[in-house]
Amino acid sequence: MSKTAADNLCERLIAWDVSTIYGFPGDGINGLLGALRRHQDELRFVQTRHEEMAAFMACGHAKFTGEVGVCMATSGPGAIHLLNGLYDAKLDHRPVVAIVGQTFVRAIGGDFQQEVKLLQLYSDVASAFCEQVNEPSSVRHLIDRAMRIAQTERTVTCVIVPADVQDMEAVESQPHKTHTVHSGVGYWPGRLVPARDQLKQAADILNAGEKVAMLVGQGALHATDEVIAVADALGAGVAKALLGKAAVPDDVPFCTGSIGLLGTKPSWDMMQGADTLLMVGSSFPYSEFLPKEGQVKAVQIDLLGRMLSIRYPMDLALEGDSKESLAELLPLLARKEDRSWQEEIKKDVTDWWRLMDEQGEPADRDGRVRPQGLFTALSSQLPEKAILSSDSGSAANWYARHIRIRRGMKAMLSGNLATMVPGVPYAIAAKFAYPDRVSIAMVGDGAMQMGGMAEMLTAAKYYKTWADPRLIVLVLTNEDLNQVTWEQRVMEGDPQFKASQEIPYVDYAAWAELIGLHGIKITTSSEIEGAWREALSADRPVIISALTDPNEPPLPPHITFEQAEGFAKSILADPQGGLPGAVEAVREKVHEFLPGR
Ligand SMILES: Cc1ncc(C[n+]2csc(CCOP(=O)(O)OP(=O)(O)O)c2C)c(N)n1
Ligand SMILES: [Mg+2]
Repeated sequence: MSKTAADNLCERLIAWDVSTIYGFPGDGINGLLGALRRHQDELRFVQTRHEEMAAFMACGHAKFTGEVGVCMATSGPGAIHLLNGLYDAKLDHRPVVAIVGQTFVRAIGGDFQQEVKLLQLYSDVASAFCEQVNEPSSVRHLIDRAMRIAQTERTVTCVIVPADVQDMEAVESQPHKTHTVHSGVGYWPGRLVPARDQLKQAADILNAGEKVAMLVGQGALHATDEVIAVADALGAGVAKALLGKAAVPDDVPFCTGSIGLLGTKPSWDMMQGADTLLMVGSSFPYSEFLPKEGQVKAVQIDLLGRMLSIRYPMDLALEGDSKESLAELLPLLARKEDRSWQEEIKKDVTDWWRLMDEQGEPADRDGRVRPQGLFTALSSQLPEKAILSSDSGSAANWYARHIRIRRGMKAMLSGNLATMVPGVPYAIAAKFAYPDRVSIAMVGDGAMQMGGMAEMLTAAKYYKTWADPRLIVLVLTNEDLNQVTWEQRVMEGDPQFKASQEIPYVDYAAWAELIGLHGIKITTSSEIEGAWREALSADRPVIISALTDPNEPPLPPHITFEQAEGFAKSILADPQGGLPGAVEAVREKVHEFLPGR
């Protein structure tokens, strides 16, 4: 058989150093799958349970490695299934290339089976680049452009390959004549640093401030040393947007931890009290957690010009890479003599961690485990270089507040899309990218039932190929879509609507055993420490199912008057449902914010 266009496509991906494609088969990509079989020694196909998971894994790969993630799906239904995972990548600015099938070119427009108008369907998620291969000679430049544009624009791109084109004879380059394209492989990102006089202006603003607050996001993940050095010079505190959790280790005494609804009180207090803001590599959207307009002089540094000055009207909003820009800014900063602002922040941080440790003490209520205890115990047992993935339920709160991240670790979730389900597929993608590191996902039972359970079959299928088989999934078995139940209580003043919120009980530990993995159940908090030890010494992936208390409020660090009022109303409207416990929990929560804590 002579080389096909699909072979050419695989070889082009290999030339771009792609090593793994996450996907699911279908006859719309049979030609591509044949070529992948022929190239399997250089390009690995990882079969997921669902195309959405393939897209989450490609996104997880991009988030953890910084490389392009690649996923593949068949025409019609397969391409439709990819979308949510692709939006996760697009909204969090991660490079992902989707390769999808389409019906035969000659059938397009014929209302053919599985014919979906993919160019239109993908026109938003892959707005940066979405093209169809209409003949073999365009494979080369369409793959080259998809790979390059995904990286330079930090986004999702898509190449649609009709099934008949996949099997056509490869045409690896176009003859030199009119209307031909001659592209090449490789991407060398530029060094983006603001001009010297702009950095000088930034330094003037920051040097004039007396109470400087920093906010860093995922754009600062590679700039840990520079962020710490700048904060030290400025006598500042550093808050972290969730995607930037690993940007600054939590043992840095002026790191106030996460910000926002899932954030900490020191972050909140710092933003309320600051007179100057330095925002680096973040587009954290909830402006109510930032200083009020006019309160601070503000400087922003971000690689993406389009993300500048949209959350706060910056006095200076500079395009630049965080690491390079902060390194050049540093010598222009005058070390603050007066350290009292930072000392105050450090004290708040110490107090906050004391409180978190108290709340993380093993405790039970009504025969269920307080969820914080699971996270505090995990935090103290985390092995070096662990890779963490959180899902978008209540787990994200405890992950944000109770896990002390250390240098060398990685930590991710779905930031801007905040979709349910990526916890498990991210954790699996982490194992393929770093097979010798421990990967841990923290997910809700709703997310587990929405796809996480099925996807553990992928872990079961592949774990023997990983150098270290340890992948641990912690399931918060609260039999509730708890995050939303609380949002309904606090924001709407509504009681729990059982019809929409209750989640059926499943024995996830038994499910693990059934599929050849290890399962551990936690029903009282005294089992927590031992459960983590057991999971961390297992010879295969583990599901820990913890029966957790749904009445533990994952509330924001400051409770506004309206929210407290809404909450009170919801309690009055819901005489049952374990709410006396909830009342007690909220009382505890309010207590956190009393002076003198
Ligand atoms: C795909 C998707 N559907 C719905 C939501 C809204 N949502 C956010 S968190 C949540 C509850 C998650 O429940 P579970 O996974 O059980 O976690 P819990 O909060 O109970 O710990 C829901 C429904 C979402 N973010 N994504
Ligand atoms: Mg739940």
